[in-house]
Amino acid sequence: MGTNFNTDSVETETQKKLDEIEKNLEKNVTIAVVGKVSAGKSSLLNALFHKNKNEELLANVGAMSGVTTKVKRFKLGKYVEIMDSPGLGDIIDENSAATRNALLDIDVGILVVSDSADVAQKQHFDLLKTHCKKVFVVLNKIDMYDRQKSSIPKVVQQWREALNLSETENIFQTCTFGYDPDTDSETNLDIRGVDELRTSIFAFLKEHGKDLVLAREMERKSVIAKRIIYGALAAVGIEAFIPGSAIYITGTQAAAIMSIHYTYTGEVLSKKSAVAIIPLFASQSIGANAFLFAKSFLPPTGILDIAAAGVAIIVTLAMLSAVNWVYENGYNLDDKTELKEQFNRFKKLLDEIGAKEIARIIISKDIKSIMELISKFIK
Ligand SMILES: Nc1nc2c(ncn2[C@@H]2O[C@H](COP(=O)(O)OP(=O)(O)O)[C@@H](O)[C@H]2O)c(=O)[nH]1
Ligand SMILES: [Mg+2]
Repeated sequence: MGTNFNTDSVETETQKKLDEIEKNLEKNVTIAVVGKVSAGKSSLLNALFHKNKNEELLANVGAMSGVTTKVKRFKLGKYVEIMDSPGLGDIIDENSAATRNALLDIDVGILVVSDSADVAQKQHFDLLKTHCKKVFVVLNKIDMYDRQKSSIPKVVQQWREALNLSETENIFQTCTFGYDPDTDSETNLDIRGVDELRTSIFAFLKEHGKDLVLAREMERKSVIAKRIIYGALAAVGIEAFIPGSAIYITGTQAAAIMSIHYTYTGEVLSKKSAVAIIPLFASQSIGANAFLFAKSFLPPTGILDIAAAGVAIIVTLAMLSAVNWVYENGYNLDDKTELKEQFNRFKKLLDEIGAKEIARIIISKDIKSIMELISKFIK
């Protein structure tokens, strides 16, 4: 087993990774959407969360008690809270001093404006900046300028001045037409700029380890699972070449299992359970010791060439795809027969492609071909 593999160091490294994931999954995400009545706040929220007017709108997703007229508060899942109001001042006013502090530690503020610049919005913007970790400014209804596109830069510039934006502060331009529940059913959706806004919100939340919590409420589970697997494969692709890589790979696999479990169930899997799944995928019997698993497919020297790295990647992809498969098909991590069967099936397909080729795809960092590979196993 050499000096590169030692159960204690694997355990420490794995715990470190799992502690971090666990901490992130138990975080709350709060979003405050502020803007004049009819600026398009509700429409933007629905578009951001991929709800269309025929689905139950956010407004119906568990409105919280104590709600008064101006401020709408929604809770999505256990950890995401959204407030929608003409101004943050209303949110402050409507809450007792006791709840105010917690409420006003907001992650993401979104100021929604439309039409020509209005200096009255500056106070709302400033208050958002005081209470939110990050504020996004959105100029909605840009379709209003479709017949006169050249006026958009002027309108944007006027808003920049009205809000006194700095060089680094952006104005996102969106259209969310047709996302309002009152729109006629034959109206076509016209949606623009919302993906860019959503991507920027995720990028910001990722810095705080909160992106998965929001993604769970916002995106298709399989899309999130693919992203988790992408991250895990990229990590293994790097870790495989570090001498003694086994100590890192087990942690990466267990962390991805925790994240996938959270995506489908909304619950935080215990670190112990995440690690306990791993020995199931070993080809030979290794008992209940997850930490011997990496060793079972890594060369005894602990130093990997490209083919050995490919094997580590194959095992990781087959394992995580099997975990995704059980959730997609109504099973769970207790269904060991299904997990094992799917793992073997996926692994066989990957072995046919070949370890070197698989390693080459992952190490290339070419997002498109990596996603193509993952999409063979996840729809
Ligand atoms: N032209 C246009 N109208 C929009 C757009 N987004 C929303 N609307 C309309 O603007 C009105 C107000 O939208 P709503 O989302 O209820 O605004 P809120 O009061 O800020 O929540 C509704 O009639 C929407 O159909 C857009 O991008 N373009
Ligand atoms: Mg509204």
